[in-house]
Amino acid sequence: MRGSESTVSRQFAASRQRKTIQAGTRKERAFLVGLDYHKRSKGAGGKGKSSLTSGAQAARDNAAGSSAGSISKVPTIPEFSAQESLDELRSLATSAGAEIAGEFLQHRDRPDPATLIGKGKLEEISAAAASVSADLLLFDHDLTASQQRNIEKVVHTRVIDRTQLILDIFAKHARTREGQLQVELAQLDYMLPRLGGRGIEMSQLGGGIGTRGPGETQLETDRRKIYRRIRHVKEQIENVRRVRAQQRQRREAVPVATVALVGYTNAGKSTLFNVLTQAAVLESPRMFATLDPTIRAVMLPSKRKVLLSDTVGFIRNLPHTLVSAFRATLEEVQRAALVIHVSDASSPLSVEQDAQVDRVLKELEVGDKPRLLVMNKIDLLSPTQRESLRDDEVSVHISAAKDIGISTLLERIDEMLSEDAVSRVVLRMPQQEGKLLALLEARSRIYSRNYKDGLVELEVEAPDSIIRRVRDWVVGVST
Ligand SMILES: Nc1nc2c(ncn2[C@@H]2O[C@H](COP(=O)(O)OP(=O)(O)OP(=O)(O)O)[C@@H](O)[C@H]2O)c(=O)[nH]1
Ligand SMILES: [Mg+2]
Repeated sequence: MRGSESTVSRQFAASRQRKTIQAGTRKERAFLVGLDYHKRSKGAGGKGKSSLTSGAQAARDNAAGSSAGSISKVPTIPEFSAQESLDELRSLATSAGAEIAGEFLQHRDRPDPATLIGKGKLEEISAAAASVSADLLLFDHDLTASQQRNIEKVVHTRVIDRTQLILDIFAKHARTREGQLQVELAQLDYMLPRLGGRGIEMSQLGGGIGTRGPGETQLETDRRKIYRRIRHVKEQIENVRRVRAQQRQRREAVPVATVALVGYTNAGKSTLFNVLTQAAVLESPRMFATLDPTIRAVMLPSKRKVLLSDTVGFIRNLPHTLVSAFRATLEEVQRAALVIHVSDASSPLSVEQDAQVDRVLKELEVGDKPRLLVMNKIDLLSPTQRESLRDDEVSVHISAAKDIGISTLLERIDEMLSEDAVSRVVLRMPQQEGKLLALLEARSRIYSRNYKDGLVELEVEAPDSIIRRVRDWVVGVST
């Protein structure tokens, strides 16, 4: 059992290596292919090329709306245009270690079900890619297994889609055991439906049956091996997670508030984390530098200690497999007393990026948590742009790299957390209130606990935001 698993994992490693964009001796040359099929209105704002100041303003409005709940109109989520999306793919490809050989943006009314962009266009692109010696075609879309097969038949080069590219970058950057396991799980998930065609590296490596490619039997064996590996990886993730939960419990035995840094990839979260904690955590110009949760203590100006957690960067259309795989990183966000949304004020896409972050935070059901918007990289703005920036209740402008605005930020964190002071109360509640009891277990310090007649009496110390949620059961206040 063990032996066969490690053989499989070696095979995966080998097949992955071949598919991976290597930053080895020679950079692989990627030819980017985008598809624009959205019929967009020609009106103002349709292009989404927002100016810097209006970008920051809109993001602020957004944060104000979501934290205060004062704006009731339905928010419109700004979308990336196909060109902007392709620009992002370019930086993703560079992060993965590729060199850009060329690119092509195809306009169509709708995607072609068989080949995404149509066979004729594909032949044209194939010729263009060959003329610039491209090693692979990088699609700015997710391809179904059969689309990928069909495309490869026409172009005769490797074809990689957006999900695979992101998986690749994640694999390169995962540092801890948990991160690596999570990426492997996502890769296995991705591989499974694609096992039926395209060269089948697995079967060949495992000694396929002759030259015509794998027969059904080999395919089934491979599939079973992958399922077994998935089970094994999941078990290991559970183990690692259990240890993390124990560590968290120990941490939370003393109710210290956690502050989570979230934001789009490359916004500067790790740089800010380092400045705030004076810790040496990897910062990097490459996207997705951080994959593993990192938590450090920070002393605020009031001498109050909080735990700061750096998290994985968000990106639009994050592969589903990864969203669930990275639950562990985002658990810290769900437990945080304050969420700090770090945004790149210098990015022409900051509005779109902020909207994506907003969306993910809502999905994580943390949209209602106290939130502070930190507009970072203001050192890259022109003096005129900088003059027009104003901090307010929900936003602060800083440069993590140039150490601008950091003390203001620390003060704001202090203020926002003191709004959630800790009190000690006595509660008497029915034992069936499982959810609330679990909340107390997780977020408060429990001094005593007595069970009687289906009721449980607890003396707890918890942040006021938590106590408000169990206020119906408060029977006394301790000092
Ligand atoms: N000019 C400037 N560059 C910055 C600033 N803050 C961060 N950067 C740069 O932006 C890039 C990304 O920074 P990171 O801190 O790794 O970004 P991140 O948000 O942690 O990114 P992921 O972990 O990939 O999600 C690095 O090259 C940083 O040096 C800033 O205030 N000014
Ligand atoms: Mg980071």
